[in-house]
Amino acid sequence: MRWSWGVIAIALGTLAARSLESADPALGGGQRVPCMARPGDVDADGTVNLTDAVVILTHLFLGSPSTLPRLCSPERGVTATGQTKCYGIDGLEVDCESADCRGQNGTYSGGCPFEDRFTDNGDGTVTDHCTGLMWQKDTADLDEDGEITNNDEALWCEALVYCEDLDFAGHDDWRLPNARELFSLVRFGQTAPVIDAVFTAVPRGYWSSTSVTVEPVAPPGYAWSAHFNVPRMTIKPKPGAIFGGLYVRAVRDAVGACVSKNGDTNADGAVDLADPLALLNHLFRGSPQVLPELCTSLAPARLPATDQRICYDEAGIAVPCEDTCPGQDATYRVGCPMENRFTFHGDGTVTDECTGLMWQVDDADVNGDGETNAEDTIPWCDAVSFCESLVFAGHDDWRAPDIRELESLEHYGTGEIAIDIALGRVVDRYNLWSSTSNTETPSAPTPPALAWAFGGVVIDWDKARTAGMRVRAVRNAR
Ligand SMILES: [Ca+2]
Ligand SMILES: [Ca+2]
Ligand SMILES: [Ca+2]
Ligand SMILES: [Ca+2]
Repeated sequence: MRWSWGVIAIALGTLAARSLESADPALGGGQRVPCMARPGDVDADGTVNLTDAVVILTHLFLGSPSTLPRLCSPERGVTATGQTKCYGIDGLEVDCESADCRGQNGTYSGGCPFEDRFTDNGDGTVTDHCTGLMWQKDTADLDEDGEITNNDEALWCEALVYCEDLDFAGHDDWRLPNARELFSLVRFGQTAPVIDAVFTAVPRGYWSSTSVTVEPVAPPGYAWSAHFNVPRMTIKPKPGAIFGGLYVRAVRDAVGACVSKNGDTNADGAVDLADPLALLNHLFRGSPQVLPELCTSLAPARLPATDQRICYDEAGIAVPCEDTCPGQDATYRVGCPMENRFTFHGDGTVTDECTGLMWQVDDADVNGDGETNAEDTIPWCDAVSFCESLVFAGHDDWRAPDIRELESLEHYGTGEIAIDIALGRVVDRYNLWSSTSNTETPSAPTPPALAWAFGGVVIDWDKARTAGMRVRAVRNAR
């Protein structure tokens, strides 16, 4: 079989080499330098096909192309919210360019984009290339009757046990997602279900493995959950009580080995004949089903750790992890660790090395009197506009954070802002505005804007735009 692949390769070799050369800016003139952004797309033309295998062969044996496209620079480590439209003070849609409330989420649709973010692996799993996670495509069918009904709702501990015991699509390392991982699937800017269409979703509440630790809510035992009928994070009592249970979608780390140089499609560190063969077998035999991720897109795209380090039982009591519901957030502790996550620059700014975002260390001193207090609370429109025009610490490209960026600062071990935890300081609990509008509130006369309630337990998802809250500006650090 190897020989026949080689014959195909030589036959197509010249054509492939020529097509790559034509995309070379040195020859084509003025074009953007192509780079490899997706596993297997060796010639960086946006698709993974036979040409990519041939390019490796001609590179190896004909010396053409002499070099393969580089791996792309990573996207920021926070996923885009999906919101692309802008809204006025009254909550009605407006043109982003003419918006009074300049600098809102629709203007800055940054972060790792939804386009090409997910791959349906065809075996009931979906790979998220932005976060390096693999998900169950369908809502978990707990009673295995082939359909998703109320019988597939679980109490929190049951959900954890289900994922721990799950052997699915050839993997046995499934777990219940933590709150941040679950939130990464919530897609803004569309109606229910607020999740990418690649998932077959029942738009209701789903459990996370993360306990609510904020007093006085913690006992009698709440856990974070996400709702895919409205873009919302909320909390639910672990024992169920009157509401019953929630649905489950298991997750695992998709990435073991990763590709650190283009052409090394099997990620063994060398570019040789095994690489086009791996690519051909992937394309035509379905094995390997998923190619190794690119190292550049892996490391920075890891979500920040929730930093929840303690396990809790169903009553909300802290207990050793081995003595309670298995597979909790504190058991796995995935994501970029808190250690060395933040670099403080001494000028009122801090860089989050995990997400690539630079933040104001303190909430914005909106009225410029040298201190931040109740007088620095402002309505939503003023908050996004303030950040948009802010010049601070030598930078003029500040903006208000979107809700996903704001969530990236949630320290789920304490409910406080992770920057404050890194500084070892204690501050009052309060809400911060995000630049994101909630356009999905069914009954609201004017769509509200979203804030994140630090020290609280939910997205402040229906906050009127006229409410006064604080804001903390952000900018891209890389
Ligand atoms: Ca290609
Ligand atoms: Ca079922
Ligand atoms: Ca290799
Ligand atoms: Ca002030």
